[in-house]
Amino acid sequence: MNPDKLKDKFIGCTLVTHVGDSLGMPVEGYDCKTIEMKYGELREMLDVRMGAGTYTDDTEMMIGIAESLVQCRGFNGRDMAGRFVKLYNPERGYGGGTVRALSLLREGIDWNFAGERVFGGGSFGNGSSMRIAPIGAFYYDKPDDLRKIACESSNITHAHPYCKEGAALQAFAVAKAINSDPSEELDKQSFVSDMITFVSDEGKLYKAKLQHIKELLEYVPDKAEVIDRLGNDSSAPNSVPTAIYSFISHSHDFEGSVSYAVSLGGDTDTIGAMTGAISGAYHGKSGIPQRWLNVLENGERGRGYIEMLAEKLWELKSL
Ligand code: F2R
Ligand code: MG
Ligand code: MG
Repeated sequence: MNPDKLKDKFIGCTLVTHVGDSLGMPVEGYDCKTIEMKYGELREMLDVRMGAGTYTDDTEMMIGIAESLVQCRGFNGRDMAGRFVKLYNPERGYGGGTVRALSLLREGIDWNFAGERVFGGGSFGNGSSMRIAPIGAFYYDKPDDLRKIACESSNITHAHPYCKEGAALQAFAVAKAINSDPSEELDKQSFVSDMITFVSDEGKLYKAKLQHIKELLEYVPDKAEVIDRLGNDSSAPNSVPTAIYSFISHSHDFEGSVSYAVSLGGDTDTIGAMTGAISGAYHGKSGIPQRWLNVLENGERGRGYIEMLAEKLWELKSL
């Protein structure tokens, strides 16, 4: 692939995680109808809750992954766990299971054992899928490594098999989007078929949801049906497939894909962030509307910092 295009896609998938997170943050927990009634189609970042363009735990943890991959030139579980702990800011709105895992890590529990002590056997929340974009990018050309590293990174906080599979699937969607050319029409059915093939035997739940996606792509379903069949809550199985569908059903329309994901309600920042990661990987940074970029927070670890990390990841990949 043209190196400039690849760089644009690396930046796109990380930066648009932030975009989707910030677009969905103001309405996280609202249902689909309430969002429609209050805001219509949400295409602007509202200045409520944490403030327009502010990111939440989704992006903060993604930054931890990107920092660690760059610093260690690949995956290092101990380093990554340390960065999650160091970056943790409770004001960003973390899930209870992740807060528990981070506190176990802070107490000195080994990075590979904290996750399984949460909820007695591991969380099935979407916390390890929402942050995975840098792994999808860094291993975009190595699906076996991508699966292994996505699972190991999940295990730091989310040891449940649903989460490992969800994180691997979301990373694979990012990788497939990087490998796809947005100037050609996306073969939607074969995109999903490849994902079904990628899912391991332990991921039957995801295979079934991906099959739903294949059916939903044959017509224009109403949002209630999409939510009913794919889900919109904060568990990995009820949000990763929803993000994949939001991207594929709007693959030609970057802005529409993220806005649609948020419009489904429920875990809007996270489904927005995961859809954004895939759409950003497909269209690249150059596809992001300038008015969205302008409003993203840009402090010490904001938009500019995320972009710099993505560039460093790309440079490492290009060595
Ligand atoms: N935490 C939030 N949003 C609420 C706060 C928003 C804000 N402060 C406000 O008020 O405006 N969002 C973030 O959390 C989600 C990711 O969660 P994560 O990191 O996976 O956490 P957790 O707690 O591990 O899992 C989420 C919930 O799933 C249920 N659950 C998971 N595993 C379970 C198990 N084994 N048994 C029973 N229940 C399980 C629990 O209800 C967990 O709390 C994202 O939305 C992110 O944006
Ligand atoms: Mg969040
Ligand atoms: Mg969320």
